[in-house]
Amino acid sequence: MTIQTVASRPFLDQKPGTSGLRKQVSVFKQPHYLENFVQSIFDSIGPLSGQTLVLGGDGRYFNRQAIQIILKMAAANGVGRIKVGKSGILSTPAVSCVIRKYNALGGIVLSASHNPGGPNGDFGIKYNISNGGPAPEKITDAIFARTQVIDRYSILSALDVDLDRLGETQLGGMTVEVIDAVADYQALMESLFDFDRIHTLLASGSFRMCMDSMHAVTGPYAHGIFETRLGAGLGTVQNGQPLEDFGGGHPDPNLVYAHDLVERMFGIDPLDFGAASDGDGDRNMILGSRFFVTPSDSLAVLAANATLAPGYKDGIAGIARSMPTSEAPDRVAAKLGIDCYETPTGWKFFGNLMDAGKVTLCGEESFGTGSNHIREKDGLWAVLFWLNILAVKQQSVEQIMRAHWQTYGRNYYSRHDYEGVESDRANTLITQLRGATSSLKGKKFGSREVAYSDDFSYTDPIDGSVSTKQGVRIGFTDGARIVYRLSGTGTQGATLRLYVESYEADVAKHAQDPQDALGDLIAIADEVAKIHALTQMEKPTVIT
Ligand code: G16
Repeated sequence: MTIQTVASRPFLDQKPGTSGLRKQVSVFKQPHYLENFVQSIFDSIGPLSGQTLVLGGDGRYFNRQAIQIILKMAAANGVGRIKVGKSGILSTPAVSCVIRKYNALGGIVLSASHNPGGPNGDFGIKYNISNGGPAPEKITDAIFARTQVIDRYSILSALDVDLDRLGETQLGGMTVEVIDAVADYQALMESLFDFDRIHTLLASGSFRMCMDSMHAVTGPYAHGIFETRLGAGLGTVQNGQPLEDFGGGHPDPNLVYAHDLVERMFGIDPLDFGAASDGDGDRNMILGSRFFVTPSDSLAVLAANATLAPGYKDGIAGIARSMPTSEAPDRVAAKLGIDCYETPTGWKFFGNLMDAGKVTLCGEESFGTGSNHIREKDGLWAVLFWLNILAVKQQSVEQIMRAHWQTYGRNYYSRHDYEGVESDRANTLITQLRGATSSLKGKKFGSREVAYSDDFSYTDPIDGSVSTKQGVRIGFTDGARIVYRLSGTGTQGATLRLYVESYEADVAKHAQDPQDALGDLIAIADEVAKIHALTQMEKPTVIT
């Protein structure tokens, strides 16, 4: 086995987005494209000699080939050991768990998360640091800078490693350890939640649930945890086999893309509980019988009931949410007398707060919830947390949610996505909005008056780093908010996201359809940003 040094030239488009580098498969398959990025990671995080890394992906098309390349490059770059998931599979939360458990230097996650897969779909690569979380901007900036000047990479000439057999093999001077993808993660879940109580609920026969893994990475985890360990009947997990193209679906757990589940939960004879997760297993959607829980409300409920789960029995230190997430969790934090931090979109912004012990629970409107048990959002963790709460309270999802609103009031919330907008048009819209923010204060729209308007900027309270231009927000004197930002995870054109929120304290008004309750704000949002005129789209592609 010899180490080859291969001459290469920079690709100028390797800037990591909200969550790593995401591109179409055809882009990643260009000669040297993946290799350049991987070498740039290795050059930015060294020294690697004797270090342990973790490697795995969501099983999408190109996962196996990419893993073989990365293994050979890691061996050529002096890595001591790589723990790789069996068959190349590891969910994003499982990577985070394994990095932390074995004190690895970091890990490489291969996923484009909720984006479609297959030869015409997307692929992605992300580096996580030793705390198990996504690399902060300081590191992703360094990786990007390296991609701009790279002129060679190192790779071992060797046969492929057998990824389907557990155990250790040598690749040059590096040990490759193929690990059970589920075991470490499942052990962590058992340490946090009351598995006996959840088992009693699920095996009772009177409680019916469905977990939709959307033919993505959580299939093996969900079969093992819900069906085998927790006694839910066989068939509880649907779409449980990971497929390279996710069965042609869009593995994004929302009301539009998780339609199999939505039909079961809103049809005749709905189940008691339904949940779905995304491509790499870090997102979740929670449904009750004919009832949708918004991700923001889900975070608020978990925070309010945290002490019901053994792992959080002593209470939570604080909460963090991304700026566009509703303010429902803030109300819980206020009642508990703990801090609630508002960060830019992106899980990487929660890492410092968790490491410093400032927050225990974090969440985002984009169907992400998690805690300091790892440093990624965690789809199955959220499902287990809800099941733990249901098992203790012996109430339905809807009863729990309505009781919550009764105590805290309801934050009506919705996100409208305009996908595939021409980039120039999207940029014009945001630029014009930024220009408009300074003159909006005090302006009246119907009964609502603008209290503030800005482009959100965040100063990390731990390391002082500043992130600017994180989304235009308009806040009203009655607490309502409108937020606009461009997605940082798409690969074609631009996706405009519009987030609207209003607060309703009156219980008698808690049963409205959110689109009705938010109707005037949605109209104001269009009036201010001229969304329809500028995007030339009549309506959003996805409403959640
Ligand atoms: C990623 C990040 C999340 C973030 C989301 C937003 O999610 O990990 O923290 O909320 O992107 O995406 P966008 O910029 O498109 O609004 P994931 O699940 O794709 O890794």
